[in-house]
Amino acid sequence: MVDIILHHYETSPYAEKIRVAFGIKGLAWSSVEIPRIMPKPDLMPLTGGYRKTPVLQIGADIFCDTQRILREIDALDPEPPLNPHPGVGDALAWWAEKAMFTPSVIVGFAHIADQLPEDFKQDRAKFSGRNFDPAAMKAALPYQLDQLRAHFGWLDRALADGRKFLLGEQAGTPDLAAYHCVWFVQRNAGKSAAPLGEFSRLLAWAERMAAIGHGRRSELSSRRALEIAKAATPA
Ligand SMILES: N[C@@H](CCC(=O)N[C@@H](CS)C(=O)NCC(=O)O)C(=O)O
Repeated sequence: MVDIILHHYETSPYAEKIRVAFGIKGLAWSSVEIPRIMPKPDLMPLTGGYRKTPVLQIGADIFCDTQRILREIDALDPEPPLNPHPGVGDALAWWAEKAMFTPSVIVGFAHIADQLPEDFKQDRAKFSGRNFDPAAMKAALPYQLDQLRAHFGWLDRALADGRKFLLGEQAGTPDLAAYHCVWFVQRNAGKSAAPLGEFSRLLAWAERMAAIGHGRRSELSSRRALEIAKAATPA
């Protein structure tokens, strides 16, 4: 098996999507902790300017965006497949992520906005092209909670027949896409924070997702990751 390196930081929900994918596969991987704001001097030479989190490195090959990263992980280690139901699995994952990511981030950040450092708020304002305004986030909370309530309700109903994961007995891409949103709300607002507390099946599913873990992780310096890339030949 090739050496798998993930450039990420702990609080990133998109990184959690990939960390749990490693858990599903039971993979060993090296973790490079990157800054959560710019500058990212040891990441830029690898990505050619892409700043988002996470980034996967296999030798001198760099994979940006979690959808691409998940495909690469499946290609490296096909069992169990992350997307055994192509089509419906892709559609479900796309919906979960697109419908729930923004409201989850606003609900999560609204709970911790007062503790976020100024440089982080400025970085995210520049990154998104919009003000990072804690007061506006808090004001938007009722509307965002209503959005999440509808989507979490659908997920909860999907689990009503007792299935362990969204498309059966094995967790896959739809679970990862939904879980990184739920994870962000839980991490910042609490395990049963509104509106999660209304959905017992979803909460039990989130516990099963958390229990999957992150595979076998070891730490690597960003300098060493650069050396590995320099010494390797792109595939
Ligand atoms: N479509 C991207 C989205 C990644 C993304 O937006 N990640 C957030 C962190 S969860 C980010 O890059 N934030 C800014 C940063 O880390 O510099 C993916 O699937 O990987």
